[in-house]
Amino acid sequence: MSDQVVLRDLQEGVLTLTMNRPDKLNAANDPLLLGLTAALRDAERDDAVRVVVITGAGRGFCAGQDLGDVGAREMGFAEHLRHTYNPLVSKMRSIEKPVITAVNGVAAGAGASIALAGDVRLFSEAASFIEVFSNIALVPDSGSTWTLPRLVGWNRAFELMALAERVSAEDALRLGLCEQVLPHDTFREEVQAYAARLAARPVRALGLTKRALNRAMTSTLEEALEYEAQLQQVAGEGAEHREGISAFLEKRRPDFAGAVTGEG
Ligand code: LHQ
Repeated sequence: MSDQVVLRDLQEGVLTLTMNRPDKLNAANDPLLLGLTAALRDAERDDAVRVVVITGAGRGFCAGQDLGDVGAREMGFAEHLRHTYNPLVSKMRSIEKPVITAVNGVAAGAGASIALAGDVRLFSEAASFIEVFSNIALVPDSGSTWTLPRLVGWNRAFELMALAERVSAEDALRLGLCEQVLPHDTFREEVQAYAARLAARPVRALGLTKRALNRAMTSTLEEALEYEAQLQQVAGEGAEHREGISAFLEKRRPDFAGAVTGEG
């Protein structure tokens, strides 16, 4: 396999980014984190990329920070997070294209935070999720304190963080940590098929939807209503909307990808 720590593969408008340190369950070092963020920045500017999938090579998704690397670091913890994990998680949430986290195996610590930061979280039957930070007496980071209580409530989040118990894929689905659990043997194919379905959707409108949801997480209803109105103006003037209306009236399937390519 390649010695690159982040593999990039573009098929059918779906860019798959694979964290590639399988011997360490894709524990994250700086090149992996900076490489993922750089790939997302490139994807943001590339019209050929309609959907991004983040997954892991081998039997793990991501085991969080590479603990072998910690002692060698010159930066303090806060500076390190600001330099690596925080820009990655921010970019996953702010990039105006759907991001799928395809959790093929264990997601632990900051790896669990990265899993949760996806817009759609697809778990394999072999996946598991651990808020492992307290095992090494650290605070959950990379967004877990923001995402997890919003998904499972404050108290359940605290319990998962305090006890660091491994959550199976089945329990993750029950708790709302993922949208689907897929068979392990055909996981990559099923993720690609799901992503291709999303890629056929009007991804500019979905990008604006992300923008609206992000803003609404911290706004009042009145503010959300006004922001929806502003974004609807933008979407309503777009080629995707024109294509959606034409397709409806002509009783055919919309070609949203073609609508964007043909935009003047
Ligand atoms: C690893 C790791 C790992 C290195 C497995 N590092 N090698 C941010 C900024 C700054 C500082 C600190 O932290 C953070 C945020 C964080 O992410 S803190 C949390 C860091 N992560 C962890 O504490 C997880 C540590 N790993 C584990 O608890 C287990 O490995 C899990 C539960 C993830 C998986 O268990 P198993 O399936 O039983 O696999 P394993 O333990 O046998 O691991 C396989 C190999 O991967 C093994 O190497 P070896 O050479 O013995 O085969 C592990 O040493 C290596 N590995 N995680 N984070």
